[in-house]
Amino acid sequence: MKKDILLPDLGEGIDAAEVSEVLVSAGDKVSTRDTIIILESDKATMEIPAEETGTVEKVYVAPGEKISTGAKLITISAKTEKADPKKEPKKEEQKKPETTQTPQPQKSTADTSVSAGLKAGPGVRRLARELGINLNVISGTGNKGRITRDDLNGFIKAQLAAAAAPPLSPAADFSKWGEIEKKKLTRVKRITGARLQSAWRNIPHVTQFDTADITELNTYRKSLKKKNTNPNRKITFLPFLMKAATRVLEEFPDFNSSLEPEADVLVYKKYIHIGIAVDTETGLMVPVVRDVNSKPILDVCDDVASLSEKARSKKITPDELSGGTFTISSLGGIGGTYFTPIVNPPEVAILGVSKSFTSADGSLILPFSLSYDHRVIDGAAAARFTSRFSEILSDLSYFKKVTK
Ligand code: CAO
Repeated sequence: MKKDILLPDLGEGIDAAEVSEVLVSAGDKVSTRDTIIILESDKATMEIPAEETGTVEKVYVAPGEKISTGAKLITISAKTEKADPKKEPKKEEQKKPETTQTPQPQKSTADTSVSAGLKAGPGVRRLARELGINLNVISGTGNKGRITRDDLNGFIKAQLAAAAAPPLSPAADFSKWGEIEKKKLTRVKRITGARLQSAWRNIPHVTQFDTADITELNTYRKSLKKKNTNPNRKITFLPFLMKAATRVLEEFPDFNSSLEPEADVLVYKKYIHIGIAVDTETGLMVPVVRDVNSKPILDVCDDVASLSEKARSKKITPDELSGGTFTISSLGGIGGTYFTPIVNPPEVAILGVSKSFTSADGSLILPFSLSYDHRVIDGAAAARFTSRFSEILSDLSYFKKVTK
């Protein structure tokens, strides 16, 4: 039996709208709740359901056309078997088109509205809607970027895999092979471990390595140390590196941003608060030095000394551990050349500093690494960032200006 599907009354005083997308073509199998076309008016986006189960015979509308109530949309050759009245949606539900308000710029995390122009079949759209999946974040591999059922399934599988706990290795009885001792991880280590695990799993990390010639900077730092009369003040490299980083962050604000949970909006922070990784007896802590860009180096030295002391003596407050926009992890006082730090979410980049060494020509060279979230930062930008950081570290005039 053939059935013409007409545009129902759209309600809300809308009697005409533009076809933004036609989701079916002749030969497609549809069922009652499958969306066949999407309409857009200046008030809303509306999905028009098939109303019948069967095969599409003919489509009468095309994207861009303006159509009014009663317009013929498609002809369906309907299935002849008697419908089970329990399974059939109520008449009212069938007639009423599904209406979604035009997406607002501020999306909620459960926003499943799709952009005009997005291509996906009715079944895929329905499943995505039911599961609360935003199709805009899936890249389609079908014809002209159409999102196929496989694309959607692949996306769901990837999300499930990401959410699943990491596989645990079977508990081994190590005492079979010799004496052992068990120690519970400290609370700090457990919290840090979970955060690092999540960052490692969820952020596509890339690490860029570089060096800087800090010969002059070291001479200058030593001269400041010599002049220093405050016994509590430690003039180490870290405060200089923090100041240099703020200069680069001002020039490359992407590195001082955060990605919103939906991964489609970047939040730029107009302040620069630098987190510093501190090695404590109970584990790694990252206190935050506020407004490093507007502080003289000597004040930054005092902040680093007082915050790292507070972290080590367990006197640090939650507030002093939060709000960072960029982190520096310095192992330079200990040793090693290069390491790959893990980004500290919700930040998008972290600098890892290693121990300086003297090169063949007598220059003092600082090796450093920049790990970054590749969803936000491209490799070229990262290379520009590290080059600029290196350049600033060898520009003494900058440090002279920001010492006091
Ligand atoms: N190259 C050579 N020497 C360096 C250096 C570098 N890159 N960085 C620091 N030093 C020197 C310092 O200048 C200091 O020497 P002087 O007394 O002659 O000035 C000495 O090493 C010790 O410095 P420090 O470690 O006490 O001070 P800092 O400001 O460099 O660092 C802090 C402070 C808190 C970052 C550091 O003590 C610390 O805890 N580092 C470990 C961080 C960490 O664990 N990161 C790993 C995280 S990822 O798992």
